[in-house]
Amino acid sequence: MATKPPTGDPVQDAPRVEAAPHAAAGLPAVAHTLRIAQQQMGVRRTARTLLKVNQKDGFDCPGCAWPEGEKRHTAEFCENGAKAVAEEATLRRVTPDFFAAHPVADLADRSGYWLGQQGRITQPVYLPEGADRYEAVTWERAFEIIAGELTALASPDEALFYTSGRTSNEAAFLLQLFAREFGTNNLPDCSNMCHESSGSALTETIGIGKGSVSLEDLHQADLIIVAGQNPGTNHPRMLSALEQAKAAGAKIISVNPLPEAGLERFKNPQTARGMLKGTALTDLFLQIRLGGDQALFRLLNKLILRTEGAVDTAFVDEHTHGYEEFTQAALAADWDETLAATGLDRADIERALDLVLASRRTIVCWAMGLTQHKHSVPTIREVVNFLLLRGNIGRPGAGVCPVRGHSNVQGDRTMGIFERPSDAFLDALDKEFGITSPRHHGYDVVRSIQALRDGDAKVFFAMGGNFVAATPDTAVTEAAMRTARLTVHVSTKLNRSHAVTGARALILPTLGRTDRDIQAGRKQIVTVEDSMGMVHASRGNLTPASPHLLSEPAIVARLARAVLGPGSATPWEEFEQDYATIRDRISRVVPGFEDFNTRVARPGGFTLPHAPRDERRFPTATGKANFTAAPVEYPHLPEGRLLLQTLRSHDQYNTTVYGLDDRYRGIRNGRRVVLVNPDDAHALGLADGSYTDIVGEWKDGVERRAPGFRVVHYPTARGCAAAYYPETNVLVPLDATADTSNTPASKSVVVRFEQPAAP
Ligand SMILES: Nc1nc2c(c(=O)[nH]1)N[C@H]1C(S)=C(S)[C@@H](COP(=O)(O)OP(=O)(O)OC[C@H]3O[C@@H](n4cnc5c(=O)[nH]c(N)nc54)[C@H](O)[C@@H]3O)O[C@H]1N2
Ligand SMILES: Nc1nc2c(c(=O)[nH]1)N[C@H]1C(S)=C(S)[C@@H](COP(=O)(O)OP(=O)(O)OC[C@H]3O[C@@H](n4cnc5c(=O)[nH]c(N)nc54)[C@H](O)[C@@H]3O)O[C@H]1N2
Ligand SMILES: [Mo]
Repeated sequence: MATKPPTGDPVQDAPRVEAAPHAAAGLPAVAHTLRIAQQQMGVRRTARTLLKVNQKDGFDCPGCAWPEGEKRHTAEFCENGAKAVAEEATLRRVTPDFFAAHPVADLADRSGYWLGQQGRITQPVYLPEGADRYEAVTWERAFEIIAGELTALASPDEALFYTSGRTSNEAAFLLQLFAREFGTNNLPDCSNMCHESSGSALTETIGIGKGSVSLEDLHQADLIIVAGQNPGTNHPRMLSALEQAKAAGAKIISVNPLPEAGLERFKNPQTARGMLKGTALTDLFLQIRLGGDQALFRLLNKLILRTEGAVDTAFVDEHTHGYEEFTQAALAADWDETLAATGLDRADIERALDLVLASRRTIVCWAMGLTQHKHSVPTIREVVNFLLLRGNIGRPGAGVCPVRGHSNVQGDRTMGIFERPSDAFLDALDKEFGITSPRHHGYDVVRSIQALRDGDAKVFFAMGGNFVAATPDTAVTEAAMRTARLTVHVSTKLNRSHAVTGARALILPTLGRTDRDIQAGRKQIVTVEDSMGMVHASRGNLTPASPHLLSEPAIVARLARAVLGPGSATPWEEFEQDYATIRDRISRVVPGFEDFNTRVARPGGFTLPHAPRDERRFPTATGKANFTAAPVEYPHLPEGRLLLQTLRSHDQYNTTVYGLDDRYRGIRNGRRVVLVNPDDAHALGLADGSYTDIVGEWKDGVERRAPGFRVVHYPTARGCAAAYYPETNVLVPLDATADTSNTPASKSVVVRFEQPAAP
């Protein structure tokens, strides 16, 4: 039977390497999609489900946060969106019998791939203190257990409420309300590991931590720079937007240590031409060294400043602050040293400059390649400097485009999932609900782990995600998690975090995006916000995996009632029964959501206001867009070491592994591979096909080792290596984080290679 999970584990990881394809999508993508979907869902459910993805009357794809265009194809899905849907809509089930057969110690020995392949969890389960396996528990008892532990804490700040970015606006709003009513701002979220650096840099420089472009802007741009992003795998629908921009005459510069197939050529499966020939996307490929982007943009800025008439002085005079200081820093940049940091030739920079100067409308898109370094915040500020110089913010076809990850990560933050909320947000919340929110800041992800480790946090509650696998320093993090009194996971599927528990643990199974959600006899919708600030409704249409599942809003509402009791004046029961009542409250607390229920009922939803984009108004401390003049930083490598980035393969969604292939990089049947430039490999004595341990080096002197990786000679930039996350999170030190944003520097790990010890 196709829908049966695999039996053997560890699943054989035996990587094979073939030539990389230099083009993304096309027929192989369609075939691969259907195969994976049918294995999980069977033929009928596959057809029924995939036709509803991202339609105006359908559900929001649980894959990435890329927006949907006005004109939607019947199949507005991409290969990886379809895999995300199949993963959730699978017919495989994890029942209480499964937990009876598999003690926690057994689950802890399994790969993440195996755990995920077991299917949807069907009932709440509980691991009592001292027990060796989870057992079925009623919802009432589960909430009693959590309430017991939470109310026994010495301070509400000993509790941690983590959110992964799939959570709907409604559930996120309730969760942060509950946490604040309970008394803590400990609301770490996946964003702390993701675009926090973008938020930090943008809030300071343009006054709002979100991107300033729409899809329409992309279509109108003259130049699009895609830096530190692999859209072919992680945002495949973005390739259609890039294709459309090119058709209208745009140029594209890709900045990446790796030649990513999706950026080379896109074979649009929705057009005949696309299937045959495809469109070459990249006009100029800048093969940058890891962490060299701040240097690159600094050099471009220096050259722009030196070019007669290149600066938009009218814009600079009227709308910006800090130009003089920035100009001095940029002109003083030492050419040779800054160029060396990029790993590029002068001719590369000059070619880029020609494209920059020829463009009247420029957009810079970026993702994790820019956000996960020690100096990510100054890097993104330098991108802003670059755009400000030529007036490229706040007019059509131009702007900043941080491309978000999880499908509602941006919305969760808008709803108040943030450990450092603004006073204005808390004031509005307090006024609406008659509560007194705590004003001192809470823990982000890294500080949450430190708090657990140091005994300062005792209850860990996760609204989705896979905390111990997604976070850095696996050994430290897992040990920290095991010190908790109680760990609770609201989840759809099994993962590593269910096997690394506190003294007691609960798994609370929930509805996913694709599932029908009926409360008090009425079908509910939820809402999400995409990467470009569009808010729209999502309606699941599938029969839930089991009658015992509760929705995320219902879980938070019942938890709040159990914990806060009759002392809470918040109408939790009403919220659970009718999500429109939650949206009414959101409309009174969160700016931009006025008349929420009416506007979200319109097909396609509505766009949130964005002052820099809409009116060239910059709500910063200076009231202007801020130029910043940070010194250029870049990673320094000791002799015989490489800089490792930890990234995604084509067959995974963060910690969820769909399969063992990375088709666009020519890797098959295995994930324990390390991509090394052939020249570096020769210098280090690493033969292609040989096996090596990767050993992390960090100032604390602790040995962090990831054993048994197959060396693949690959055309990455010199001095750089790449391997997949989450397997390599063992190598990322907990305190190796970005300045200001505290995001783990997971694209910047100094490593050496050691032959595996003899068995
Ligand atoms: N199918 C699928 N879709 C996803 C996800 C998934 O796992 N699978 N994850 C979602 C999430 S949460 C996120 S945040 C996004 C992630 O989307 P991406 O950011 O595209 O994900 P990564 O695989 O981390 O890729 C980082 C890219 O940046 C490049 N890079 C690394 N370091 C540098 C650098 O220093 N400079 C430059 N210029 N480039 C660099 C890498 O070579 C790679 O191309 O995707 C979202 N969408
Ligand atoms: N080394 C390294 N580490 C990284 C990164 C990196 O590039 N390198 N990237 C970082 C980034 S960008 C991110 S965003 C984080 C991701 O961190 P997380 O968001 O914590 O991780 P995911 O793997 O996306 O979480 C997957 C789990 O979410 C649950 N789930 C899925 N759908 C739903 C749902 O609808 N509701 C609920 N309640 N649960 C659901 C399932 O149980 C599934 O196992 O990882 C970060 N970690
Ligand atoms: Mo992310």
